[in-house]
Amino acid sequence: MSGNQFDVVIVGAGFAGLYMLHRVLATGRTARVLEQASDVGGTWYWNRYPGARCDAESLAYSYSFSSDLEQEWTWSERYAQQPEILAYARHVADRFDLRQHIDFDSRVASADWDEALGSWVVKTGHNRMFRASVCIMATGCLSVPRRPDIKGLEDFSGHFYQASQWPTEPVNFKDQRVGLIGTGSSGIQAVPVIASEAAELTVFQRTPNFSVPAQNKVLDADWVDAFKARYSEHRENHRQGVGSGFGDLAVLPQAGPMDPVLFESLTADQARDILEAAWERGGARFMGAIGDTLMNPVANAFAQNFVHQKIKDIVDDPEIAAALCPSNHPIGTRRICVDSDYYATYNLPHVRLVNLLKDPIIQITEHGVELQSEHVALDTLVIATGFDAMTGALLSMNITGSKGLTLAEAWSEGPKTYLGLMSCGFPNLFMITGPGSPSVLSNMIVSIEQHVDFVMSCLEFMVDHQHQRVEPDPKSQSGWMEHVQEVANSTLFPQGGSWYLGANVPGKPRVFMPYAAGVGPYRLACDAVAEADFRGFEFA
Ligand code: N01
Repeated sequence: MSGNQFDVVIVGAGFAGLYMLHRVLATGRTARVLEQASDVGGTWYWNRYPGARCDAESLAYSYSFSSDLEQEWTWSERYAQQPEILAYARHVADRFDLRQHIDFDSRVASADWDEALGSWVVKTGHNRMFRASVCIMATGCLSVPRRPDIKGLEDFSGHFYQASQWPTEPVNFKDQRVGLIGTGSSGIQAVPVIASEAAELTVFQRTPNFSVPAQNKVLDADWVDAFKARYSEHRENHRQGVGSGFGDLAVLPQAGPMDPVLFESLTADQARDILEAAWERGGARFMGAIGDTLMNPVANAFAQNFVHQKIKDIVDDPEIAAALCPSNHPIGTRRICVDSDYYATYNLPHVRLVNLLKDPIIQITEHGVELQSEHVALDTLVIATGFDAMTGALLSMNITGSKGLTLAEAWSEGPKTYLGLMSCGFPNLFMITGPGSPSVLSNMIVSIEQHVDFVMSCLEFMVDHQHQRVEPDPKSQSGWMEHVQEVANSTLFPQGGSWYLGANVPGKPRVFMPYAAGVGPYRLACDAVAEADFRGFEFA
């Protein structure tokens, strides 16, 4: 048993788990990481579907904690593809000698707080047991895939793939009649790539999503050198910006810094010019080009119309273009997608869009998809139907805190946290990018580093003051959750009906989970808490 006793157990070896491990080991503590996959990388290990690419720019979506690492690693494209990001995660694990502290193929089945010993007992599926006074959930926000409740899904006898559980071996679409269900970020990235190989591609779309072009490019070496020469300045901007940590300084060589203005100060022509420039610049920062797009319904409607017009300009068939234009949510209130040639793919003769709102799926059959109007024969079926986001992984682990309280009970009406970092009744259990923090609304690596740094400061504070136990006080937690909802309600986000709200999972409480005020204000709030001796946390 003593071999399985550590100061800290970390669940997950994605970007959060790796950096957490690195920081914990650097203080001389012992730590073990439990990871269900066979390698590091988290979301970038699982999501190997064709076209998988980051929607944050490479030089911003990378660790800032080591200037040597940031100088020595070379990103090839403006938006890195999944294999390159996975290679980066592997490089980090090797460079900082982390692998020896990680148990792979080790899915956590339960975590129980032992009040008497003041430690967590974490068990894996293979019934291995680990004990640590501190347990850190670095389990990712989009790590529990969702299978749609479509009749007959198990009956399909052709090749079947789920985007977020893609096999490690190559998948061949040549000569295949491929069907794809799901048009969120994953489906939208996969469609052009599958279409480039398949004999036929049929996309089954229930709800269209807004997508903006990535304008992806191979990075220019001189520009990268110039960027790296000012890396610390860029990083500071990512950390402090009121935006989402993607950076307000231009990451693309030819684009100038964005200087957001409010919609009401613009004429329609000026607003259109700004959106046009943002479209040409590419990427998710389209949403920040006019500063109040996510708060002002008029500004939002203007941006919606702009993108609708773009879709109509790109897609030849007016009926298909109309079906691709989202109309049931304000733009950006569901995660804006970032694509390469998505809309233009529907001009290809072998690509077909089925509008499920007009012609719903009755069932999946052995040989294809039966719609209300016809049977579509398929050799391969791909589903890209999303995740049980933000709480899915945490609630799947049977976490039991003090006095026998389970996390499922504590969160039965939706997640409850203080700062997205801890939850009352679960002592010494930290979450990295948990619900109630900017997490999925931000550049995840910026938010991961900030959370890990906060946790480390908290652990050092505990050592300095000889505390053994920490958890939020209930009043601070409820105050923070009210604040998270208040901020969300000052935006258009709650109108999105998205996975941010749990709306994609039947029966899941509808609570807006991420903190929408931006990484800069959130960091200030956390810093103020830390400076005030971790106000709002109770120590014992
Ligand atoms: O999942 P989604 P995703 N019948 O939930 C459809 C991140 N990400 O994996 O809206 C038919 O967005 C569903 O339709 P509807 C990113 O944060 C990042 O694509 O429920 N369709 C929807 O179209 C993203 O937001 C990157 O009507 C069904 C789709 O499945 C998040 O992951 C890349 C259905 C699910 O879309 C999730 O994206 C990829 C059914 N029964 C992902 N059930 C980058 O970094 C569901 N759908 C670029």
